[in-house]
Amino acid sequence: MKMKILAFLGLLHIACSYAFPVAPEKEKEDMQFAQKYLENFYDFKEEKHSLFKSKNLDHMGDKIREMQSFFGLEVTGELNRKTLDMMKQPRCGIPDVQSYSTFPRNPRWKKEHITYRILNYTPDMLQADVDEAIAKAFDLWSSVTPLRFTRIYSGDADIMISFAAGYHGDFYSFDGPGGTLAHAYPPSNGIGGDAHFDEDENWTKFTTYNGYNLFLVAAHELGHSLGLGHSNVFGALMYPIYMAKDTRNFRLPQDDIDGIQALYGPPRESPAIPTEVLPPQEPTEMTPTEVPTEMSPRKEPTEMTPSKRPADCDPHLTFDAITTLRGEILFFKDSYVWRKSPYFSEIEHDTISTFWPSLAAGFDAAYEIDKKDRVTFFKDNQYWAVSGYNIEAGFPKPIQNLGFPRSVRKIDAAVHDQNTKKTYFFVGNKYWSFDENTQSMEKGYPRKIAADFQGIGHTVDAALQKNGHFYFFHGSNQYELDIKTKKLVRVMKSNSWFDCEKY
Ligand code: TQI
Ligand code: CA
Ligand code: ZN
Ligand code: ZN
Repeated sequence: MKMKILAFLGLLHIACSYAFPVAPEKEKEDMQFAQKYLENFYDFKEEKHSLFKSKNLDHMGDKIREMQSFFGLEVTGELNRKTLDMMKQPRCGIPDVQSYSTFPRNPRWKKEHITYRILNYTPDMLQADVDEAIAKAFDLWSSVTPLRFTRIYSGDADIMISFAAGYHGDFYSFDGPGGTLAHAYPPSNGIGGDAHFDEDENWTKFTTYNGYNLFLVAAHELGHSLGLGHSNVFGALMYPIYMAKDTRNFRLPQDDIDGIQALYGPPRESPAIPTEVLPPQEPTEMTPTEVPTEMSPRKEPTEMTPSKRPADCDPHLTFDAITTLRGEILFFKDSYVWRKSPYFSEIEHDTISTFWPSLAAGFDAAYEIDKKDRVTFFKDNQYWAVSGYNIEAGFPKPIQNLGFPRSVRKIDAAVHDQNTKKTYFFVGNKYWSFDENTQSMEKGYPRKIAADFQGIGHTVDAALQKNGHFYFFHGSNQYELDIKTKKLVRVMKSNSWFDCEKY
């Protein structure tokens, strides 16, 4: 059983190496670490009983070569520093395949009628909602293939679906909240096709900021269950980053259609019709009571027209600046503030002048240092420090006081890192690091944002730190990064904090 699982993740080249969080110090440990890594990701098998130890080393050298060539390292077959460093990188979210991919040797179901069984339920959701999320996820794939899925309630199904935390009987234990959300095995007998969901995650019917949408994750996992690997097409369901979407009118992206049809072909009813002109797929209505979201104009309000407050749930909503303030989150745009309090489920609407009548609207950036109960606002080349409603004496000050050169006229976004006590200021595609302890700009800056923050290859409208994550806002998208590793965890709509799917 172990061998099969290893073969499953084996050649795939995308996997989360969460299993090896500690960096071994000594050479022998490095060797063991590398061996373990190659076993997991490169189908390497140690020949334990080999009389020829050197044969094993040769084999390991081959695997190291394979790995080095994949990652574009110098191919030496030796376990050097660069190779080890690469092995220790968390690998989730590295898109390293051309558009969609299938597993090595293209495992696929050799029949069109496939059964599934839901073995248990998460307490996070109503059972009927779990059933529906799973059924809708299967519908996505059956609507573009000749595959038919039937649910059974006892005995062995091809695809066994279960929720479990931590160790759950296979080689891939779950890891508590965050990290790995779920996994699924490619088509094969036995455990093949099975999908496991980490019970330590908060599973949701709706797309919210505080959980993972079961339908979206199940749709991704079932892609694996049917034989798809990951895709490097941003926005594809099989792209290895969780992208929260409005699931009310979710459609399978074209890249995923191409991938699954490469394995199973198009639906039998319409064999001659190329995929591009397939009849429109049934939208997956997760909330049948909902009306479709209206199209809203994308254009920015000009300075001439005093703008109306945009609708909370406008999918194109963007922000000027975002900060925490005494446990709440404040979202700024023009003269408006949205307040998200942990105590009230409803979003509160205000204007900046309600809180700070003397401050001009249209902030560029804002950040909080909660230890000092201080929020700093930026507009053009000035900044103000406030404590609650009080504007501190001596403000505004010019941003050059913080150490910016004259060439910086304004900043795009600011965020404070509680752990390092550094504040990051974002200007164009670069960022600066301000040491709050010494009250000075750090040496070696500005640096490219993309060099240090995974996936942020563009300007930043607003930034927020909350619950161990950075949130970067760019247009109507929000990029969530782990605060320590600065790795991209998921992508959501900028207004995902407003729980729009619920209404
Ligand atoms: N789980 C990984 C995944 O399903 C498990 C995995 C790692 C894997 N490497 C693999 C599966 C290679 C097949 C092939 O991708 S996960 C996402 C997404 C995860 C991730 O918990 O990281 C989703 C589960 F796409 F959002 F990143 C579901 Cl949707
Ligand atoms: Ca987890
Ligand atoms: Zn499992
Ligand atoms: Zn995946």
